[in-house]
Amino acid sequence: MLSSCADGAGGGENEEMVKQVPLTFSQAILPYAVGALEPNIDAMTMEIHYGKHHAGYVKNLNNALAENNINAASVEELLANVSNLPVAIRNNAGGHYNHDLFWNVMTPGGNEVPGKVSEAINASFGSMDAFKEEFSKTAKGRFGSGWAWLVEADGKLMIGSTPNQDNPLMDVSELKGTPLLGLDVWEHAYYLKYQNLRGDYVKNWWNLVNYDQVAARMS
Ligand code: MN3
Repeated sequence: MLSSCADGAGGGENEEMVKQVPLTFSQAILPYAVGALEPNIDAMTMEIHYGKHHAGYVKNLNNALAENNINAASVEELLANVSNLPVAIRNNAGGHYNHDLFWNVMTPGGNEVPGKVSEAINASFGSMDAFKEEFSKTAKGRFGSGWAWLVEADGKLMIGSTPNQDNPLMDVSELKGTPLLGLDVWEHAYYLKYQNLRGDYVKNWWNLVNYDQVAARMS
């Protein structure tokens, strides 16, 4: 789940002290070993992606919050107000939220699609195959770096994409809604194994999708 806890902001009895403790974020432990998603995503990619890229977003987010003296209750609050915040917070709060979600919507070998999810997908896209086809097309078609998303908005499911580390919770995003599923299509997510073949990465990624997490994120 999202590690949007303010690690340094709880537990104190003195209110004044608590207010002075800056909001800091930390990386949740990966829910599986770095090699557990092989052969679909290789261990080296996971090690660098989780250990360097995601870790970097968390570090840079904490630095940017401290430098700008910004406090917020959660990462979601930052995302919802990102148009008023420095660009470093947009990029790194997005990077932290997106990767935290990404690790959790994957599981070794994937899992069965719960009835709640298949019913909603069938209602919105006609069939599971049609959903996967549209989502894959969106992921492959995202120019440059970014993410493909399945979101829930006003009780309906929608597919879309965002550039860079933007996401559908940001006030600046064209695509808006609750993220149910996200796919990282930055080259750092696949280039070691797949090089320029983003389509092969997207195709194999379906073997890893954790549909229980999709269900848990639905209203
Ligand atoms: Mn990434």
